[in-house]
Amino acid sequence: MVFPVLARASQRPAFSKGTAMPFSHRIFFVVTFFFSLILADLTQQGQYDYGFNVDLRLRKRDPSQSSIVTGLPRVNGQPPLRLDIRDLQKDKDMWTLYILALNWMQYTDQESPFSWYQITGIHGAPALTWQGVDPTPGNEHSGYCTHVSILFPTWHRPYLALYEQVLYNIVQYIASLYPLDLQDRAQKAADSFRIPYWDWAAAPPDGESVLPLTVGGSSTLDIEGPNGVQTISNPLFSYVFRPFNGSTFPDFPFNTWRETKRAPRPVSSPNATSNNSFVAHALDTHLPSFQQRLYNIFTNYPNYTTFSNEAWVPNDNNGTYDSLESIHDSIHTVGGGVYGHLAIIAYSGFDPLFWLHHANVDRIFAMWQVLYNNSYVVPQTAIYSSHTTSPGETEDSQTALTPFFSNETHFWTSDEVRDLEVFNYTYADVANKTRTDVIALINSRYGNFTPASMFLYTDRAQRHRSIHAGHLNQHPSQAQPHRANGLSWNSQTSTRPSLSAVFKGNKYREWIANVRVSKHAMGGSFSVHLFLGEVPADPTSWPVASNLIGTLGVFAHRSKHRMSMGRMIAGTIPMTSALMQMASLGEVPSLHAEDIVPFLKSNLEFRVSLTDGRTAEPHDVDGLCISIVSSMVTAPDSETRLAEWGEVESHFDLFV
Ligand SMILES: *[C@@H]1O[C@H](CO)[C@@H](O)[C@H](O)[C@H]1NC(C)=O
Ligand SMILES: *[C@@H]1O[C@H](CO)[C@@H](O)[C@H](O)[C@H]1NC(C)=O
Ligand SMILES: *[C@@H]1O[C@H](CO)[C@@H](O)[C@H](O)[C@H]1NC(C)=O
Ligand SMILES: *[C@@H]1O[C@H](CO)[C@@H](O)[C@H](O)[C@H]1NC(C)=O
Ligand SMILES: *[C@@H]1O[C@H](CO)[C@@H](O)[C@H](O)[C@H]1NC(C)=O
Ligand SMILES: *[C@@H]1O[C@H](CO)[C@@H](O)[C@H](O)[C@H]1NC(C)=O
Ligand SMILES: *[C@@H]1O[C@H](CO)[C@@H](O)[C@H](O)[C@H]1NC(C)=O
Ligand SMILES: *[C@@H]1O[C@H](CO)[C@@H](O)[C@H](O)[C@H]1NC(C)=O
Ligand SMILES: *[C@@H]1O[C@H](CO)[C@@H](O)[C@H](O)[C@H]1NC(C)=O
Ligand SMILES: [Cu+2]
Repeated sequence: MVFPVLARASQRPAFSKGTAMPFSHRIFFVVTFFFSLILADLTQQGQYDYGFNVDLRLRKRDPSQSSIVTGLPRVNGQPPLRLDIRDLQKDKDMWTLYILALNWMQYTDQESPFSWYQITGIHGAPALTWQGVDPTPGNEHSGYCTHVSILFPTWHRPYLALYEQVLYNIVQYIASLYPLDLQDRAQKAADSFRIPYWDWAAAPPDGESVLPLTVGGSSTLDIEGPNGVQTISNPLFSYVFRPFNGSTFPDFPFNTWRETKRAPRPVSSPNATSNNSFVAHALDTHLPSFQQRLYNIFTNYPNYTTFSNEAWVPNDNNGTYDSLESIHDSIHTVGGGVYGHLAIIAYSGFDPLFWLHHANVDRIFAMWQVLYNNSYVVPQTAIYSSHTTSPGETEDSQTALTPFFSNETHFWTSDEVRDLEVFNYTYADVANKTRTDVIALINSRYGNFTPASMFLYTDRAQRHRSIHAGHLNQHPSQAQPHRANGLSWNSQTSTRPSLSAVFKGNKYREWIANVRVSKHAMGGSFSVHLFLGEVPADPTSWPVASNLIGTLGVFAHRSKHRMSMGRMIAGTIPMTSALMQMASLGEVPSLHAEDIVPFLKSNLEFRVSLTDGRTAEPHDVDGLCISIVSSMVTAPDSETRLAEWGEVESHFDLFV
């Protein structure tokens, strides 16, 4: 069981009354009394009921929202931190406000520009025009989001700031509803409130999945707000459309589902329910792949143009196939699963997980900026439409990031959002951090699956092994998370091959599958899965297969027509951790090219699957090309240095 805590969640709400008791000393019978009143109220089921007077008070003092993205006030002159969701959860006061504000926003009338529906709808479907920011001719059917674009990281920055601002204003209002004796405490938490992020590349705490239990564990939760403990719908589990308009999602089965779903089962049924256990299992399986990709782009992508987006540049270096956007795509496709909203560009914004995911993408962007702060947006040609961009237009650091107003007449630009502190938030991983600090953090948090850390953390690795062995004896069922899947090798927990099988001096070989393909080859999102050995027969099991090396998820729009070739995107599937595992099991003598190339030629397999569960013949996938490359990498000799990549050598093509 790879999502072990989930199993318990079905019997137990994610929030036990014993642990979520902020702001209140109410005794239990008072709570019961409030519960009986709630039943008589008109509040919709699942919505937190603030009591009888709140409607009146609300009419007088609606949370004051503005369509200008201002950023939020600092606290004691400092920008508050966006926290990892697992840390935010530990701050019960702030967590309560966060959950209540999400719940409020999701129940806000969809006609409001600040409702969940409209804010998250800015991204893609229903291609709404937000606050009068009209589409340019021909782009009426596109959302505002920018993909395969130099603006991918920068456009999402003010987008997150807008979302944060909307939630913050609701949080302020909710804090004001607490009884007087609790208001100071509530207000203090409210002032420092910032949205959390979800770190899908860090090893989760022992016994937990990469997918936090709070996100996927239960569709309802108990929360103690200003009007006592109530059971509400879990706003991180799904968004329920109120009302549902089938024409937002013209295609079956999306046009039958009133709420967002992840890995819905039974597949393609109006009655499908999310299988978050499956998503958790799939994310855990992909952890080595996500973490290696992140480590690689931090170490080997100093230029913003290649780092930022997944456009494939012909004749470019074979060492820069990956990008922040391409990694981000794979979290979308694995997190959404077959038929999940998250896996489709235009539908993804509605899933609450989108916001946790994108806050993490913004954090990674911020960390990268500390490492390579001399490189930024340079003029590039737009490849795809957005609501206000046509293909062929030039995008640069002055391009308006629509529809995010910076004042009544202007929009934010990439230049203006270069420093995230302009919105008065930050992340612990960058606040007051030098480049050296950030490098040390990357090595320790994202280096688990690279041989580079075999060099760095010898003592630490031994320590972890013995700790882990102790765990094995006590909780056999919880031994999995750090090992993620059958093929993953982890520098801190796995048996190691001999140094000479991996290193030549202080250099080792990093192995990568470069993939390029036409983004709209399949008329929707699709995934390229890479395996060692026999591929399981059932395609739905591929994302959790024990011999899966990794997946390149291509996150696309749904369309009836496959678009023409030529718009190529690129990404990578790192293979080093899987090959290290093979070497430690003695399946291959070493990581050196003379051993690995024949091993891969006889064992490497790949498959292509679509988000509707079907599979595709590789020859039907426009432009698909998978080539195997490697680079001799110099392992860092101290935690404060990054691995250094050498020339990238190409070995053979798995498919052209
Ligand atoms: C953000 O912080 C700056 C610097 O302290 C301040 O001038 C600005 O007013 C803050 N923004 C908001 C919306 O409070
Ligand atoms: C449903 O959405 C479509 C397209 O976005 C819109 O034209 C239509 O008016 C909506 N229907 C209702 C009942 O809101
Ligand atoms: C969905 O559930 C309803 C009610 O339980 C049932 O009548 C219907 O046959 C189900 N549909 C499918 C496609 O399973
Ligand atoms: C949901 O996913 C779990 C974990 O992979 C799996 O064991 C279970 O069979 C799935 N349930 C359904 C209904 O598919
Ligand atoms: C990149 O890889 C291809 C094989 O996929 C090879 O033909 C080409 O020469 C390589 N380019 C460089 C610059 O190494
Ligand atoms: C880059 O970092 C240096 C050193 O910290 C700093 O002086 C400089 O202002 C930064 N440049 C940008 C564009 O942030
Ligand atoms: C990054 O690459 C782009 C496109 O090749 C180039 O124009 C730009 O000068 C490079 N930036 C730096 C800092 O090298
Ligand atoms: C809006 O912002 C732009 C760009 O920063 C500035 O040039 C302009 O004067 C501002 N307009 C108003 C009304 O503040
Ligand atoms: C950054 O430094 C300032 C000034 O020393 C300090 O007040 C603040 O708490 C620091 N922020 C973080 C996140 O450490
Ligand atoms: Cu995204």
